[in-house]
Amino acid sequence: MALEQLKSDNDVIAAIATPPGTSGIGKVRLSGAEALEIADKIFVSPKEINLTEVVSHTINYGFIQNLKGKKIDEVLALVMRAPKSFTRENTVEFDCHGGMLPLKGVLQAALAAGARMAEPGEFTRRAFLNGRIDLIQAEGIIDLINSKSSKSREIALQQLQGRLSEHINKIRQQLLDISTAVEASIDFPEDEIPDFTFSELEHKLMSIKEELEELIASSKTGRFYQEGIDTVIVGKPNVGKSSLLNYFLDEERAIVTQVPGTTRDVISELITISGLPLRIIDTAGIRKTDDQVEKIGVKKSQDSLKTADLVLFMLDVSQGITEEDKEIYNLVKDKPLIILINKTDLSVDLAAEDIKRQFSEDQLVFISVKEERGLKQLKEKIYSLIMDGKTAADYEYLITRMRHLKALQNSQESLERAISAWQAGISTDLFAIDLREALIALGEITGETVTEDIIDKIFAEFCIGK
Ligand SMILES: Nc1nc2c(ncn2[C@@H]2O[C@H](COP(=O)(O)OP(=O)(O)OP(=O)(O)O)[C@@H](O)[C@H]2O)c(=O)[nH]1
Ligand SMILES: [Mg+2]
Repeated sequence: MALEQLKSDNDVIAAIATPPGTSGIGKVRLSGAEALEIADKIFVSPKEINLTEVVSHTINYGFIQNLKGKKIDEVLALVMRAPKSFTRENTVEFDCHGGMLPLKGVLQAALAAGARMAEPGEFTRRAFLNGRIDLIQAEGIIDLINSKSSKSREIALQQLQGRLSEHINKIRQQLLDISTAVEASIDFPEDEIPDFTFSELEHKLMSIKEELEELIASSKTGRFYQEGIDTVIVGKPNVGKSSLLNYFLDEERAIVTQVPGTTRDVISELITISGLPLRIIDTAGIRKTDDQVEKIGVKKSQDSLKTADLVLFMLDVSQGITEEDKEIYNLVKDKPLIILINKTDLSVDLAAEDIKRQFSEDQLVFISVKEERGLKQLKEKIYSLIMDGKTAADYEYLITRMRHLKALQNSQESLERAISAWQAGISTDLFAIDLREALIALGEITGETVTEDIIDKIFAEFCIGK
């Protein structure tokens, strides 16, 4: 669907843009063609300023009063006229006192004066529909707000600034040039495309395909930055799982005792390792038990393995490898796995030798949480396992979203079909169709070609007021 058909309505939308609770300042935002007129109905200033008359991008002191003339809050009104605002519409932002009552009062006054409640993400949706940002940038905004590490923030900010969009648009333009030439040539009697020789065109298509492949390859890393890596610590009771969680967090988050079966519930906390966001999940030690509560805990431990991106399987070196360890190993052996041999501060040389024989050495890390030994190596191992020997700096562009990945894969598949068709000398018409499909898939990423469904889904991720 063309973007023009999705243009927003003419309503003035309003919302509280700051989180619920108390704070120094809270914001109420209005956007739409008549935003200044509506704001004027509730804004009074000692100097009798009318917001419809002030210069754009000025801050104006005054009060909000409801339509009955009752004062609600003392505010600063920031006026931004179209098109120089986030939504490209006339916008007023009231800086209010940051309590729920003043904020709700101001919002209600705005609604009574003719605005309507904004839907989640509707300000950003308008920014998109009015051409200020594309879809990649809109998603960059959500990712920036939700970023889980400074590296994730950096990636989201680059996306918001349009770096990835530029790159995708460049690839799209190359494809468009070819597609246009091909379509123009369809009416030519001989099967030739005037702007390109056979090998030139093949070469260009190949190089576009390589660029798509590079983006697709970056997505494994990229998605980890955006979503975080679910890292589950498992092992039999008492091996030191909760101690490791506490070490990572640098606080006594989980209860640690010498009693096996201390942890009963799944505990999940976010940490970062060299900018990679990891959700560390401490679980109940897995063993056969008749204890009702512990049983549920063990079941939860097993469940959390299902969605794990990485498993840290922990053993206690002082006990060697027990039957329980072997059973747990069978549950985790096909997962991305690091085997942690803990408590190496205890004297245990024989057991260590046995363990080395049983497991592949590159999966093993010998540690002592108690004496903080081997933990730097553990972090390095986690990083290199997740990153597959690469770092974020190895990729010029990182694909962080599933939606982008799918569209890139679709585009690449169509392009591959186009290349084979070209090489096989199949009719230009069919070749042109594949090219067009590759183009449409690429256009979905930036929002050049999208359906209303996709747009609804993206903006539903936002909060109200953004
Ligand atoms: N000597 C030694 N003791 C450790 C080490 N790490 C943990 N411990 C001790 O081992 C005991 C169990 O530690 P936890 O962290 O509670 O073990 P857990 O695996 O979470 O146990 P459950 O929650 O029961 O499954 C505690 O007494 C810890 O102090 C270590 O590196 N060396
Ligand atoms: Mg525990």
